[in-house]
Amino acid sequence: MTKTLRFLLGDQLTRAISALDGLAPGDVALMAEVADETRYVRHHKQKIVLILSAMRHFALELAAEGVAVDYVRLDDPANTGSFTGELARAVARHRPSRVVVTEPGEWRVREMMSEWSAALGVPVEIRDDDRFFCSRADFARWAEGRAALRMEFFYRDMRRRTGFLMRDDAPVGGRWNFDVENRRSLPDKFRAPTRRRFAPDALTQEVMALVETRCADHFGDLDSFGWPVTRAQALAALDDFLAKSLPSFGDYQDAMRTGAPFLYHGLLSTSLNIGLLTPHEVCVAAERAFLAGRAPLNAVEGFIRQILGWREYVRGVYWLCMPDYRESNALRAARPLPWFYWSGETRMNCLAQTVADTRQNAYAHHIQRLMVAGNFALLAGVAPEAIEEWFLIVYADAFEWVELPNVHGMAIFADGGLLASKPYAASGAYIDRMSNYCKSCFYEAQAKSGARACPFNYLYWNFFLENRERLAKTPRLAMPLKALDAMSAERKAEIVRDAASFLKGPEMAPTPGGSETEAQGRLPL
Ligand code: FAD
Ligand code: DLZ
Ligand code: SF4
Repeated sequence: MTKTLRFLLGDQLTRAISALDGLAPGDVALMAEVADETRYVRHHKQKIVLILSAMRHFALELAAEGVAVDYVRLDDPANTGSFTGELARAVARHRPSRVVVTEPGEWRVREMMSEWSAALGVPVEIRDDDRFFCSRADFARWAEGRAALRMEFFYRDMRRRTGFLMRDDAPVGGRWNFDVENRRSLPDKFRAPTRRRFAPDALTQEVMALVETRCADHFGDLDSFGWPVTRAQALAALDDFLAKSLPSFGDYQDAMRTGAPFLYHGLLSTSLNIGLLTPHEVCVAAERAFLAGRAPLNAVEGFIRQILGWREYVRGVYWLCMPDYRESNALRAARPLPWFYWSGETRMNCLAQTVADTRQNAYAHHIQRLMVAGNFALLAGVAPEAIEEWFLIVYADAFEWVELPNVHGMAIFADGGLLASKPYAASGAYIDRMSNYCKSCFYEAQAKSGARACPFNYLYWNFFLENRERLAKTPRLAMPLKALDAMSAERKAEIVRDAASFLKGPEMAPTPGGSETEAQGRLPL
């Protein structure tokens, strides 16, 4: 009789996953491709290929190591299409004395798991996911009794706890945060480093064919698929990043450039999120690059802050505040998602470029996500659930534990300031400074009103006008609110007029034909 059935999910692809701790002869590792997971939102095609291909590669690696793997393919005629159904079938096949799983990355799957033991009549042990620096319990302890949760203080604690970039009890370089040195715009003549991408092997190609058949109507291109699908590839991608991009990561972290979707970013989130790399090894490698003089402090601190700080912090907030977290809508945003988020057909060049990059790569870097796609949704008052679903669909690294706090809290301030101290609202001037998008835009970044004015400009002030009272107590907004109060009544009326006309106009049409009746955010190209 099999002793233990160990069920591994598609984002738990590491030999070090807690579900495999204590693996013994006779145990079976179960992995299942299930239709429910491919369609609980209509993921970008590259995301599905990434997960299924990485699952198949990992199953082969486990088997090569001598682990008994029971692998259920999506096209298996007996496949029930759900985690619960496949676990039930596997329990019937193997008759284990217990099932062991690692907690999942999404609340909805955690809810499923809590019913498995009773439903299947077998003990189910749900283990912590110890791939993170900070456990859920430690985060809850850190958060307890604090008037406000702030990433910066969490991050300092994490630096102290882990010792990254610390000398004795002080931060290396004398400061915790080199963010102000991470905002340079790119020189006009500049060539982005070529990045290590991975041509699909036969196994990945097989999955691509499956996805093209089964998910033909999902958003996104597949031709440009180049994500690491094995640990060896992920390590090669990490080495490539450390050598070619990390040194300039800090300087140009916030920059955007047409035709250069990756710039100096890590391209590591898919590998980190599905288990091909650990956050620990990535931070160690970055710190070593600094210590060896191969990368400057503003780059390495900025990079480590994203992983040791933001990544851990958003996960902590997610598990601390779910399931209520996603229900808040502090700014009462209710507009449908404009169709151009799918089609890219908008005269706003920054958004057209961001959607094009997203369609092609299932990737956009942080500033495109936050200050273009997120900022527009914030300023235009797009309903939280519509923009959240879009973010969960379109990025290959999107799992709810990391996507939801970034969108709901950081980008659209729907949590009213629980995660971030102020909304990341910005006018066209910011995008103009950080990118070359405005140079080829129909709209004029410097124009404040009229038909050619950049919509971000009047939407920015309209956002503060509409939310004046709701944001009155947000300390870091004192400057824009003061400027708003000093504005003449005529100027305010002009802003409201321009914004109303834009928000009712063709750019904001929620469907290709502009019809209000079709479901929003559920109609991928
Ligand atoms: P780099 O810029 O090289 O950063 C290095 C690493 O830091 C990333 O790989 C990632 O693991 C981590 N990181 C950086 N910023 C964050 C952050 N804010 N939260 C968590 N981790 C971070 N990241 C996801 O992994 N999945 C998502 O679904 C996701 N959705 C986002 C939605 C919005 C609105 C915003 C503003 C950010 C989102 N992020 C998400 C965070 C960040 O944009 C991506 O992690 C990053 O763009 C991934 O690319 P990279 O590996 O090149 O990152
Ligand atoms: C995202 C995804 C997809 C598309 N398909 C599968 C799958 O077929 N089997 C699987 O085990 N996992 C898949 N995943 C990842 C899960 O959605 C993910 O593990 C949960 O959302 C929990 O984070
Ligand atoms: Fe975007 Fe405005 Fe610049 Fe056009 S002018 S690219 S809409 S910021």
